[in-house]
Amino acid sequence: MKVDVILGLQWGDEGKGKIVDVLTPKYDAISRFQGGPNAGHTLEINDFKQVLHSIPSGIFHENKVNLIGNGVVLDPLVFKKEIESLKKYGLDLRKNLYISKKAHLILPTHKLLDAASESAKGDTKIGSTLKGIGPTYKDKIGRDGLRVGDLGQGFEQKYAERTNAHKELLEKFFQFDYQELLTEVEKDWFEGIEVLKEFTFVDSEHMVNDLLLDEKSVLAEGAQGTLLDIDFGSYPFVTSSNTICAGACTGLGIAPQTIGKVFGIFKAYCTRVGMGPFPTELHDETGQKLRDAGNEYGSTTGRPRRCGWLDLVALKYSIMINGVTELFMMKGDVLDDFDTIKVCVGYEIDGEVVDKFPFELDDKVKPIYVELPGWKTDLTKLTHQNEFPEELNNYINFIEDETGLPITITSVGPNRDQTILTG
Ligand code: 2SA
Ligand code: MG
Repeated sequence: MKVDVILGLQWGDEGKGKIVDVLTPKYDAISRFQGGPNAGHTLEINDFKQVLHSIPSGIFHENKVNLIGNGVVLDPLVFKKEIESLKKYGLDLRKNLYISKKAHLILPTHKLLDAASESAKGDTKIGSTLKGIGPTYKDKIGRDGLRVGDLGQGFEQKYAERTNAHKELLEKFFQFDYQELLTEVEKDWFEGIEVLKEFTFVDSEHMVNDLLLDEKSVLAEGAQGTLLDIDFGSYPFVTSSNTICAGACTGLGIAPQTIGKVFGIFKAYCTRVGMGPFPTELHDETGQKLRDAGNEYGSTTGRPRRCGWLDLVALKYSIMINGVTELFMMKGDVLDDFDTIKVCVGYEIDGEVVDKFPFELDDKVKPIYVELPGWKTDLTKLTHQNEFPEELNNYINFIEDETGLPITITSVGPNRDQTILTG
C-alpha cells in the first residue's frame, strides 16, 4: 500500500482539516508529519465546530489510527487543552492516538524566545503564531532539542539544562523579562506532560511502514502550505518546517516510492496570515468582501487574514514542488457574489513577463490578470456537479487547463456534505 498526502498549495488555511475529515473513511490511518500548534485545522460537522492544532483531523472517525509523526513539534500544554476540548464528544483518544518518540517538544522557553525574537525584529517580524515553532525547530536542527521519547528518567535534568540556556539568551541577548511569564506557564506545561504520558509513544517510522506492509492505507495530513515551506516558501516569511510532500517522507520515516496520490488543496482565491509578500493581495473593499464572505480570520490566533485573487504562478510552482496528482478547490461559495473574478496568470517584473515563481517576491512583482465571469449563484445548497452554473464550470476548466490537473473535489461550504466530487 501507499501513503497518500494532502497538502496546502498556498499560504495555509486552504481547508485541509475539512478535507481530511471527509477522506478519512477511505483510510486506516491518518498522520501529521510537520508543524505543530501553529496549525489550525477547522472541522465543522453538523452543528459543531472544532479547531485542531496538534491532533490529526481523522479523530472524529472511530477505529482509525491517528499518528503524530516525528516531524511534528508538540506543546504538551496545547495538547492537554486540545484533549480536554475533545472530551465533550465522548471520544477516547487514548485508544487510537499515537505519538512518535522522535517528535520534538516545544518548551515554555521556546515560546518566550519566539516572542522575544519577533519583538526584536520590529517591522521585519515574521508575524509568527508565537507558538514557539521557530525556536523549537532551531533546537532540533542545532541538535539541542528534547523529544517525546526523552520523557523518562532524567528528563527534569535535561529540561533544566535546556531551559537555562534559553534563559541566558532571553536575558543577555533579548533583555527579555521572562520570569513572571515563565512561572505562569511552566506549571501547566508539566501538567500537560502528565496528560501526554497517558498516550502511547511509538517508533512511528516502524508503525507506518508496518501498516503499509499489512495492506493498510495511510493519509498524511500536511499543515500550513507550500508557500510557507522553509526551503521553497517566501523566505524568510515562512514557517520552520518542510510543508511540502517531501516533508511527509522525513516527517514520518517513509521512502519516496511509498508516496501514492498527492492531493493539492487550494482556495478559489488566496489568503495569507502573517507578514511577507503576496502579489495578488487586495487592499481595497474587494479584499474586505473576500474576508467577510470567507470569514478569513486565523483559527489559531484570530488574526484577520490578508485576501486576494487566485495566483496561478504560485499554484503551478506548488504543484511542481509537490508532484500533485489531483487538485481540490475549496471555498468556491465565497466567490458567489462577484460579477467578475480575476485570476493571476503571470507576473510582470521590470517590464518583463514572467510565468515562473521568482527567487524574490518583492514590490516589483505586478500580477497579470485575466478576468472571468462570476456565477452570482448560491453554491452552498448544491449537491452535484450537474447543478453547477456554467460560469463555475468555466472557472474550474480554466484552472484545470492552466495547471494540467483535474480538480476532483470542489467545496462549497464548511460542512462534510458541501463537498462535491467533480472528477
Ligand atoms: P510560525 O508560527 O513560526 O509557524 O509562523 C511563521 C509563518 O507561518 C505562518 N503560519 C500560518 N499561516 C496560516 N495558517 C496557519 N495556521 C493558523 C490558522 C494561523 C493563525 O490556521 O489560521 O491562526 O494565525 C499558520 N501557522 C503559521 C505565520 O502566519 C507566519 O507567517
Ligand atoms: Mg488553518
